[in-house]
Amino acid sequence: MQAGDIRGSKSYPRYPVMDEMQLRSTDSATLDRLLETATADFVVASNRQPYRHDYGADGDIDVTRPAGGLTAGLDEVMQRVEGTWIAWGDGEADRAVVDGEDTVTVPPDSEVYDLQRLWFSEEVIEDYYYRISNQLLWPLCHAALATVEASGDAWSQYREVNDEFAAAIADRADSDGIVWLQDYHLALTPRQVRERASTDPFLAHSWHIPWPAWDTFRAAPHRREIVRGLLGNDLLTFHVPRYCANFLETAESALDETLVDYAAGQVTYRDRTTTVRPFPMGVPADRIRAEATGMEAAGFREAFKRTHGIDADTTIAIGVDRLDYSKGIPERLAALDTLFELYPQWRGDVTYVQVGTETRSWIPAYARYQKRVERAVDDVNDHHATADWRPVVYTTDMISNEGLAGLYRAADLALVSPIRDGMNLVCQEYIAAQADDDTGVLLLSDQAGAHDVLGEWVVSIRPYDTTGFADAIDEALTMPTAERERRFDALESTVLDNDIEQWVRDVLATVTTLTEADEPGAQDASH
Ligand code: GDG
Repeated sequence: MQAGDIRGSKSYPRYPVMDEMQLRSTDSATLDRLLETATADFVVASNRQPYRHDYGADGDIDVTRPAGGLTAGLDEVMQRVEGTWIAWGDGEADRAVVDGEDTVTVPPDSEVYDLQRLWFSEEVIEDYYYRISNQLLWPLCHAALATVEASGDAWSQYREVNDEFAAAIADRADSDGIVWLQDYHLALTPRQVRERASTDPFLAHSWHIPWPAWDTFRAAPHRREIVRGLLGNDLLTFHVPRYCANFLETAESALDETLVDYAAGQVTYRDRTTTVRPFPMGVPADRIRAEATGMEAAGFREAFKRTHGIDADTTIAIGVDRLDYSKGIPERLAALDTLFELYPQWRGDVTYVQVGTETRSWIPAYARYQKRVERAVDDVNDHHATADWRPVVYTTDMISNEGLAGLYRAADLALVSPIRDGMNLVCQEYIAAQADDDTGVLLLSDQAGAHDVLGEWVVSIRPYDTTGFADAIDEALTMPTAERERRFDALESTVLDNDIEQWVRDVLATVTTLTEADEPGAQDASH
């Protein structure tokens, strides 16, 4: 298969902002300018909190930070602006450390900004988080309509929780304030903030999963309310232009009263214009590279190989995923099964390491999926394993960031084959973790947002084309060194230049442009 032969996604005649996405010029000075003016009225709102308090075995209170790059990136901004982060307090000791306003100052050692926690009962979380966010909006946006569960009366709790976020935001941000909302858990909050006449801050909202075509989204039971909710924002961001185009089409189709300017990427609904922009998210590349070259990574890597009987000269392929049905893991294992059948020369020489992190397991579709992955792992091993070689090593252990960086570095190829994925950070982490003379080859599904950015230099795969996928693995395994280097150099500079910090800067630079254009005397921002 020719890498890049399926990059049909680069031209969207009705939405010509790809060039803008590729021009990454926002510098620290621009960000500093914004942060200086933002001061205390800078608010982030997300379902997940950046710090969580729990009771340790000795009864003391421990603080943990989620591993994700997004929270780390936003945490850094918050530390600079000393603003407020509003999130669901899901830690068992969270209540024990807050003040009378449900707020704790974080980070724990330097106490720079406010983390305001919202409390929800188990019943509310069941409806808002599990039923609506994860069994309705997640599959819907991933175009997995057969997996969408009827929402019954859970919607009213989703609306309630979103309104609690809106109330907290309205309390914290006055009309000069800037609020940055995250993701699909808070689709109604922007409109609910507008409905509180007390304040009118600038609202930016980053949607981290795909936005599907209108023909798919119209299956949503509350489609008009969701779109109205999001059109309360001043700025709405997705990872890639395809999702922006889908959203504009959805806005036009769902609500009669919208005026959509495709060329400008703007929707006007009633008296507000929402600017819609693509910002492909990156990873903390410098941190990952430093971890990958550290002692802990090397120690973990060697111990992992020993424990799992992987010989020193074995070629390693890696996959790292939450065990989510969007990630295409059984399809990947089927392709490996086919590889060892069609290309028996790789038997004994190639081991595939699958790191699969348990997620949302109590949802039946996830529990079934996790069983399916286990069966697919067993199938490949039953078909091909020998006395001294196992083709697939599967672990569900949660691995430390350093350990993961060590595994990425040990791998000669990465197999990233989602059926649908908003962006995908794993493929970028893999590139960031290659150090010194490493030149890992990346196989990437054309269904991931990241493919729109990296597609030219990866070996492209289609997750359902089992034989084509197996051929692509063989192509990667036999790729001449010069070609590996050529592709890797391009992937490396793209991932390092477009890291998480750059993503934050780019979003905030657009916020600055839009707020400045809105100031009295400035030109109309909308054209
Ligand atoms: C959503 C969108 C979008 C996994 N296992 C371990 C571990 N992980 C980390 C990976 C990576 C993260 O989980 C997964 O990120 P992805 O981007 O692949 O996927 P989602 O979780 O579905 O994220 C996605 C993203 O939001 C951001 O907008 O890219 O499209 O679906 O960072 O490293 N980390 C560690 N140990 C593990 O065992 N340390």
